[in-house]
Amino acid sequence: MKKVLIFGVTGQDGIYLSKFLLKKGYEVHGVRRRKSLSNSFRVDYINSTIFKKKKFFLHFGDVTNSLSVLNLIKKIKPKEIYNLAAQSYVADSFNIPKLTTNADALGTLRILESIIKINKRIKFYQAGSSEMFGKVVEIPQTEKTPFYPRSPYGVAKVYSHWITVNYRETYKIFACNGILFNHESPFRGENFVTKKIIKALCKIKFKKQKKLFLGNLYSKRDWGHAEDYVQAMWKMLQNKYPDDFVICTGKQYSIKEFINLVLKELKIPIKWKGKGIKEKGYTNNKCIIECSKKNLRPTEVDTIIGDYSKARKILKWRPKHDIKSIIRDMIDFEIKNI
Ligand code: NDP
Ligand code: GDR
Repeated sequence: MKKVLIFGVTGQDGIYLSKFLLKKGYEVHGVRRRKSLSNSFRVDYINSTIFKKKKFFLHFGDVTNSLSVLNLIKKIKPKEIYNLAAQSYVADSFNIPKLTTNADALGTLRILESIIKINKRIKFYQAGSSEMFGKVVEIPQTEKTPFYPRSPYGVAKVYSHWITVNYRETYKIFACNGILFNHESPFRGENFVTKKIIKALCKIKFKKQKKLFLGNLYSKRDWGHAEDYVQAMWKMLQNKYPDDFVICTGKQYSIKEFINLVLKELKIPIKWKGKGIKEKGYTNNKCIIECSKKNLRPTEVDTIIGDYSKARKILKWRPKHDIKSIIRDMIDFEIKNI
């Protein structure tokens, strides 16, 4: 039985990847951080579902600690390692740039160093991001598009990308970078815009919340479903040779377009009034959406849209969910919770 080790298992992608690999018959080992409280509804989900019965094991560890990383890899002896661990909230990375860099950049180096010390045959997946393209220099973005990150998070991910390429070339290890565009699901962290919008609008529909405060309504994102994207991660490590791949849908929506799609699905009528930070959304003359400067970023990624031709050709990967099915999946989850 193949053993895998997932750093960042308690995150959105960690959950989908674990489920996917367990189905494939893998023995899955996941690393979680020690917290004063059991950390989230996602850990509760992990503990209370199929993971209990199958070959799934949780270990405490932290990618900011070299020894912890080294010892875990030594003890578990995985065939594949997926590095999903990161401070992944872009907005926060402006306030905690050192912590972000330590986890998102140096964390990757710590894993790579451990691999070359312990066993160079371990395959490695690095969770790269479309945020590396930042202020995009071409449209759409491919594996060849130069990076221009716009946040400490993006900069840290660029470091991780290149150190992964460098270790691949220097030590001939099987290391891949996924350059993943935004992907969402019911397990998305609550700060991210899709989850924030859907959760709030569902609550507004059931009169459990009055208003939703957002920031920039006009940035554009290429949104996919996490369930599709974790399959691409696995496919990269099953390819004949290690390589880097853009994973996206090739379709783009603004935040406002996303909100309008959610409102339509929830059958909430909307009228937009005002411009810029003063723009507001009204339903039956009641303001339910407002913008606040608090939610704006010092530097923004205005537009992002990828081209997954390489993944389609080499990995035979394509997204199965479209924007509507992502929204429906997320709404169903919130409504069940309410
Ligand atoms: P999440 O934020 O949901 O999950 C991040 C995971 O990393 C959590 O399990 C978190 O643990 C863990 N983590 C954070 N810091 C550390 C640390 N110092 N040591 C060990 N674990 C740590 O992210 P996603 O699941 O959405 O994303 C997975 C990866 O993919 C991340 O690296 C992200 O940057 C990257 N990515 C995500 C995209 C997306 O749209 N979702 C797109 C492109 C890249 P805890 O639960 O304790 O906080
Ligand atoms: P992003 O995702 O920064 O693209 O990073 P996020 O959902 O946080 O923001 C998307 C866009 O929405 C705008 N926005 C708001 N964002 C948040 N979070 N909250 C708001 O109130 C709000 N109002 C408007 C943002 O300005 C932005 O333009 C995600 C993360 O998962 C990263 O880890 C990952 O690498 C990239 O996607 C690809």
